[in-house]
Amino acid sequence: MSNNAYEMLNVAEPVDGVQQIQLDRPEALNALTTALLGELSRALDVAEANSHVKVVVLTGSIRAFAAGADVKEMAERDLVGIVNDPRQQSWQRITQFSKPIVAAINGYCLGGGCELAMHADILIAGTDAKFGQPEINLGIIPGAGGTQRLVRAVGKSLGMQMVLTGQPINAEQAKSAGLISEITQPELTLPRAMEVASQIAQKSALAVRLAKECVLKGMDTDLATGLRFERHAFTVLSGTKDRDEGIAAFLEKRKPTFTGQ
Ligand code: CO8
Repeated sequence: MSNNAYEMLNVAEPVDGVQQIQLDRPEALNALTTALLGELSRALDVAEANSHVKVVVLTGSIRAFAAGADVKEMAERDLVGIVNDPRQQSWQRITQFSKPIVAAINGYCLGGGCELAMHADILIAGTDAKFGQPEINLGIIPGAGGTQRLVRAVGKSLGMQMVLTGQPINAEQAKSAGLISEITQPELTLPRAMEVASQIAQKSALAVRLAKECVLKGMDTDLATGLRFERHAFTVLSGTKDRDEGIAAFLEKRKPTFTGQ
């Protein structure tokens, strides 16, 4: 069942802790206008506050996850317009989302679309997916993390090649470089992402939240700081009921029931 509070998104009701959000601007291959990113940011605000949402699955269509920032909109923005770009707030919102985001990607995943996908925590793509940063072809460069997150994900040489040539890579290359974790047949990408999300949704929400935070922190800092952060998070979790329940369930040979307490 989808919620029609959005014009360019299909936001499903959460099912067993998993909420599906689909970019739905087919006439422009889901190109990311300010309005579309604003809707996504609003949907994530709602998902953040909804305790029934444990994991978000973000997807597009079979033809395109998203073909980039909307070039027609970009054409109308001058330097001052870009300095005051309201999309910065939307990107911040996506970056700060505390629950896991699993991206199910098919077709074009380019420019701002690839940058959006890289905001997800787990990326699963169809055999037909194409990942690229074609901004150089427009005389610009990536502006939402493409020169930073891509290189952290795929390494300097491939990242540099993609950013400097604008040439996309296919799903196989993306998988071997570490940009995505799994490849499926295109029609199975969303079901597989839902399956992975469901597995996560059954865990302790607190442990999931802190695990995500630790992994992201580690990508952003030196090892010693990351390890200290992990130790603190690990210690915090020792005071939770979910930890008692998880250990008791193991010892009693039953499935745990986590409550997020
Ligand atoms: N912006 C606006 N409209 C687009 C975009 C886009 N990025 N991509 C596709 N469309 C539109 C096309 O204009 C076309 O509309 P219309 O029929 O009205 O002309 C429709 O979608 C279908 O596209 P095509 O007919 O071109 O479909 P093809 O299958 O022939 O080609 C491609 C598909 C290869 C994906 C092609 O559309 C393409 O090259 N698109 C542009 C890709 C691109 O350059 N992306 C990068 C944009 S710049 C960017 O992302 C900067 C990020 C900065 C920060 C992030 C802020 C959000």
